[in-house]
Amino acid sequence: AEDGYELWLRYAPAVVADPDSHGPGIAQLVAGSESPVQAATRRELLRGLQALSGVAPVGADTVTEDAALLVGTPASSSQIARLGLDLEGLGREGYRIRSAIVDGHATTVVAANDDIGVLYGAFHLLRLLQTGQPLADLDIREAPRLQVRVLNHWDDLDRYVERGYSGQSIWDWHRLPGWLDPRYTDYARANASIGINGAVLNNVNANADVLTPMYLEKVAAIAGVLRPYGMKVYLSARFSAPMQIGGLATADPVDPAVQAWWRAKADEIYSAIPDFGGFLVKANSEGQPGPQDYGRSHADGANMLADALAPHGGIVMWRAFVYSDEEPVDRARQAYNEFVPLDGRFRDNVLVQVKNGPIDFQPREPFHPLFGAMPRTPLMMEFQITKEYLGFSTHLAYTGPLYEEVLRADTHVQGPGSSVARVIDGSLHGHALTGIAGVANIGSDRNWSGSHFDQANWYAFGRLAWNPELSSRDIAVEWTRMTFSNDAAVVEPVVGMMMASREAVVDYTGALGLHHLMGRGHHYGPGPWVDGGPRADWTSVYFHRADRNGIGFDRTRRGSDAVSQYAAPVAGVFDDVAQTPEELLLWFHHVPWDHPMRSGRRLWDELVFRYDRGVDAVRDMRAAWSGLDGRIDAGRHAQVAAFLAIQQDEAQWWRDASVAYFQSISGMPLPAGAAPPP
Ligand code: GCW
Repeated sequence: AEDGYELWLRYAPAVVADPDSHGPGIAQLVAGSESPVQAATRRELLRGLQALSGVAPVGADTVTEDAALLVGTPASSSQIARLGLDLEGLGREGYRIRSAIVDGHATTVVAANDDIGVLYGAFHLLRLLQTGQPLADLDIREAPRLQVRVLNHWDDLDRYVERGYSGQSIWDWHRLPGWLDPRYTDYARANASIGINGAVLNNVNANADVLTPMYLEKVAAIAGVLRPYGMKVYLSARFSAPMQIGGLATADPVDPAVQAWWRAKADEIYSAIPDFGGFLVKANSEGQPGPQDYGRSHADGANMLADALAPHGGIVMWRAFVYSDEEPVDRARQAYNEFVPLDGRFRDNVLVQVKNGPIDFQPREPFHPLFGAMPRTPLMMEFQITKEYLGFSTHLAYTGPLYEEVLRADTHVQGPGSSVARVIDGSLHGHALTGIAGVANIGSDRNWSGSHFDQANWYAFGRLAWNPELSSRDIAVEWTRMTFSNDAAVVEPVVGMMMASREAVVDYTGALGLHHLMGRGHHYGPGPWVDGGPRADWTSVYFHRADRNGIGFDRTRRGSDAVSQYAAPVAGVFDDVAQTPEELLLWFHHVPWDHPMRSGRRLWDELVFRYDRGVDAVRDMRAAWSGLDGRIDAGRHAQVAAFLAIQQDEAQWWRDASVAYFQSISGMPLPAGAAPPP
C-alpha cells in the first residue's frame, strides 16, 4: 500500500505514458560500478528502470544494441570519451543527457566530468521517465547555480526536533554507529535526486556534545552512508564548546588557547571524516553564546572557526538571524545593523546565512534587506521547509511560491535585475562560494514529512537550490506527476490546489503584510492579542500596532525607518503608502481602518474579506481533493482529506478569532456579506 515512504521516487509503472508516443524504452544498461558513487548510480538506474518498465535492462560493459543507456565520465567509459561531448563549464556536479548513436546503436547518454554529475544526470533521466517525457532527441545540459545546497536539521541529540512536525529525528544516535538504518540511504537517495549535497545534522541551538569523540564516531558513520550520494555532513557548533567539552575557562575567539582548541577539534573531525563540510553557527541570538559575550564581533567569531577549518577545505555558515537582548526599536532592522558594518571582514571560507525575510519565516515577508547590502561577503539563503508558521505539517501549504517570490525579488542594488537569486548565486557581486540552506521538515514518520504534501516543499527547495530561476508551478507539476499520477485529471487539480495554498494561509492567518500574529510559544493557532511577557518583540501587538485609529507597523522614514535598509528605488516604493504593494502594506505602514484599497473597499473591510477568502480557498482545496477520490490510492487520499478537514476548521478558527480581536480594537462593523460564524 502507498504510505508515502518512497517520496517522489516511486517509479510506479502506471506513470509511464503511452509507450508508442514516447519512444523506445531502455533495453541495455551500460554503467560502471567501480566507485561507490558509480555503484549507487547503477543501483538506482536498475531499480528505477525495472520498476518503471517491469523488466530489468540487460547490463553490459559497452553499448552493443539499440535502446541502450550509457552513463559515465570520459574517464570511466571509452565510449563516452570517444563521443567527444563538450563537458566544459559543467564542473563536478553538472551533466549532459544526449540522444546519440554509439557504435551504430541508438543510445541515451548521461555524461559528466565526475561520477557525482553522472548520478545527478541519472536522476534527471529517471525524472523524465517518471513524468512520461519522450526519450528521443534529448540534448540537456545542466549544472547547479549554487554550490552549497544543504538541509539544516534542527534535531537535538535526544531526537527531539525543534519546530519539527514529523516524528522524531531520523538520526538514531543511540544505535549509531553500530546500526545504520536503511532510512539513511533512502534519505541520501531522495536528496541526491534533487541535487541536495549536504546536511547539517544537528540543531543550530546546538549541544556541544556532538563534537565529542563519542558522537563524532556516529557522525562519521552517517557521513559514510551519505558520501556515495554526493552529500557532505556538517555540524552546528556551539560557540562555547571549548568551555563545555574542552575544559577551558573562556570561548573568547582571540584567546590563543581557544583558537588552538578549535584547530585541534577540526583536525580530529577531519581525521574521521576527510570530506567534512564545516560548521553552521547560531551565535548571540536568542540566548546562544557567541563572540559578543567577549566584546568581539560576529566576524571575529566566524573567522576563528574558519581558520581552523581552512586547512581542510571546510566552510563556516554563520547565521545572521540575530537580535540583541535589548528591546529593539524595530527587530526587523537588527541583523542589518549588526552585519553590514562587517562587510568584507569575513574570511573567504565564510558564508553569512540570512533568512529570507527580516523577521522569521512568516507566511509572507519582504525579502531580507541584507540581500545586496553586503557586496564583499557571500550571503547564503536560509529558507524554512518545515512549516513553523504555516500550519505545521497538518495544513496544506506549498512553499514553492514563497521561495520563488523571494528569489525573484529585485534588490535593485546594481540597478534593475539585481534579484535575490543573483545575490546568492554570486553573479551580482562576483563570489565563488555560494549556497542555500533549507530547514528540514524530515522526521521519523513513515512519510518523512508528516504529511504527503509537505514532501513537495522538500522537493521544491532542492529543485530551486539547483536552479533558483525555476518556476514553482513547473516544480509542482513534476512533483505531482511523480508522487501521485501523470493523469491530467489528477495533475491539474492537484497543482491548482498547491499553487493556491500558500496564499490561502496568508489570507486566513493575516494578510496585507500583517505578521507574527500566532499563539505564543507553539506558533500554531491565532494569537493576535498576545501581549506582555519577557520581550515586546515576542508579542503580536508589537508587530500589528492596532489601535482605535488604525493598524500596521510604520517602518517608513517617519517611523522605524527600516525602509532605508533597502536600495533607494526599493526604499522609495516601500516608503510610499501609495506604491507599496498591498500584500506588504501593513508591514511598512500604519494606516487608518478606512484607508482606501485598490478593490474599492476600505482597509477594515478588505482585511475581513481576505480572512474569508482564505477560508473559502481551503474549502475549494477540499472540494478539489474529494473530486480525486478513486484516482489516488485510498490511504494517501484519506489522510490528505482528513488533514484538509482539520485545516478548514482551523482556518475558520484563525479567521473568527482574528476578526473578533481586531474588531474589538477597530470598533468597525463586519462588512455586509462577511461570512457568519460557523
Ligand atoms: O524561528 C525561530 C524559531 C526557533 C529557532 C529560531 C532560529 C532554532 O521559533 O525555534 O531556533 O527561529 O532560527 O534560530
